[in-house]
Amino acid sequence: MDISPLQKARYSYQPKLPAVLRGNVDSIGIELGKPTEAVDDRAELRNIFKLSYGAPIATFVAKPNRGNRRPLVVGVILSGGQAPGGHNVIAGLFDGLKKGNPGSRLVGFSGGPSGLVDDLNVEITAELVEGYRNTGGFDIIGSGRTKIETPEQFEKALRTAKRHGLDAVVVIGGDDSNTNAALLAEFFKSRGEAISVIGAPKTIDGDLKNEYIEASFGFDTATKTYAELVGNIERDANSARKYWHFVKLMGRSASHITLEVALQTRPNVALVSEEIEAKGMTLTQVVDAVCDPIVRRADRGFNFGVVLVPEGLVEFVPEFKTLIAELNDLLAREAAAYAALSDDGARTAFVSGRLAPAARAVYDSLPGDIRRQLIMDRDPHGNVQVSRIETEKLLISMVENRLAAMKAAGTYRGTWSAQNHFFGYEGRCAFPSNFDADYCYSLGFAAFVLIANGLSGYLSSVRNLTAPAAEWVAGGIPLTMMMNLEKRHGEEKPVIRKALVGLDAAPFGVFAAARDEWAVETCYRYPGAIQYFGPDEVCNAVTETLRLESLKK
Ligand code: FBP
Repeated sequence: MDISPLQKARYSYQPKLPAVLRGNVDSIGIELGKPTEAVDDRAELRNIFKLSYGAPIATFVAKPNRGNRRPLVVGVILSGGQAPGGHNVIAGLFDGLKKGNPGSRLVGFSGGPSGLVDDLNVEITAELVEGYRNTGGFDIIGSGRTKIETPEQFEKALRTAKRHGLDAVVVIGGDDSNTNAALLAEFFKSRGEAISVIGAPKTIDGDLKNEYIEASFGFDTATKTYAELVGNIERDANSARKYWHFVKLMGRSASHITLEVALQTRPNVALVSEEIEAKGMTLTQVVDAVCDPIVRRADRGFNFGVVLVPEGLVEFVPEFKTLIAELNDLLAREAAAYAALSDDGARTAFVSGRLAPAARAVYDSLPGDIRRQLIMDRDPHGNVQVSRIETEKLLISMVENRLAAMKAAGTYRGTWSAQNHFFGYEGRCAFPSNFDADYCYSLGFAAFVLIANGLSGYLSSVRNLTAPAAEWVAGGIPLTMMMNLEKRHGEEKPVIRKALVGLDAAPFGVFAAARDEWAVETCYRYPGAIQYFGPDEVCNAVTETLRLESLKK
């Protein structure tokens, strides 16, 4: 195969591990803390997870432990959207297993959780892993968004696990996939099967984090990739001086990606969905907030700028939030009748005719494309596919109308021309930064230790991430500890609570203190491309989000 020089060079990068995971596996011991509680809805969750609820936090410490030597057969799944570093979780898990016992085996299940259900497997060998070390993508075994949900799917997953003699299944996924991992762990326990289920915190969105999970992997690389692109656009805007660029950024519901990219690049406007919701801002008020700097910059002769838009924005604007909640219930309730409709016109009319008056008024006022995008299939976990809603184009057209009205009234004297962009897929499979390469390898290795010690229903965890890797703290966090109940497909379900942007947290505070200046001045910052080789401050810097969040500790 013809591989690029960078790919070749990255094969030989040796990811860094926390000190406790280096050296001999006989000296990696486990310390268990006190029983834990879920973040909310404790009684209900205790009832759903009768056998797994309340497990203690596990921390790895240096002490003798022969348990890491037993031969193991482990299955692994990549689940949900791609995130840079997934291959290194597999490499860390593989190397840990082989270090524990050369006879241990790793079986990959292809195409996500459905691979476990349908037993689509591939043996992960040393040769296979070699070709994927420190590279982006999930193509080693592929990924998918199937949710293991029905009793038949759980039974089939168990049959697959027993057919392969699995000691454990590792689920590399986000909040929804790890919720599924917790249910699978409980199911295996209820059958008296000693098959561990261990998760690894994956998602570029950065919303799978809490006191014990400081970051989800992939966020570092993806935000650095988007920051490079946004910085390049800012420089183009500042050179040509004729366009306002509206950039939608991935991140699903949470605005962590937008906020991190804003901290890195200092655009004129960065919308933060969580703030818009907290202030109860209507779409009209959001448009006002975007027009204000456009008008003020025009008065100073700057008819250009950059606006960052989080992809989940519409879910947070009150009138849209109500509309989406009604749409979700309606589409779940009337699924059969809706499925029988043959074209978009019939679907939008069907939906509009069944909404309550206020939601219908909002729905009917939207451009046809947006109306159609709002009723596209939910993903298997019940989420609206916000990446497919062209919010940046909706905003451009609303801003354009407002500026035209202001021009007619003599309150806007500038010239206006807009460009739209959506950055998402560009960042999900980039070569992992050194941080993500190290972090992911450590998460995979930690998953091995959790399995070797018979723990189940845990998320592999590596903490103290702003310190050098040697000082990272590794262990496992019980999945039930992160859960609460939320409405999905019209029903209350146990889910891992998403971490949205905290308006009282340091990253937002730093942004909020600086943004008025960024709005009217041209303060752009150009981060450039991710570097893999070179000085420490260029190659190993953590995200601003992680750095600022760590200051509170
Ligand atoms: P995960 O939560 O599975 O990690 O998804 C990340 C993500 O990239 C979101 O930011 C985005 O909304 C979604 O996946 C897009 O999904 P798809 O790949 O199915 O288009």
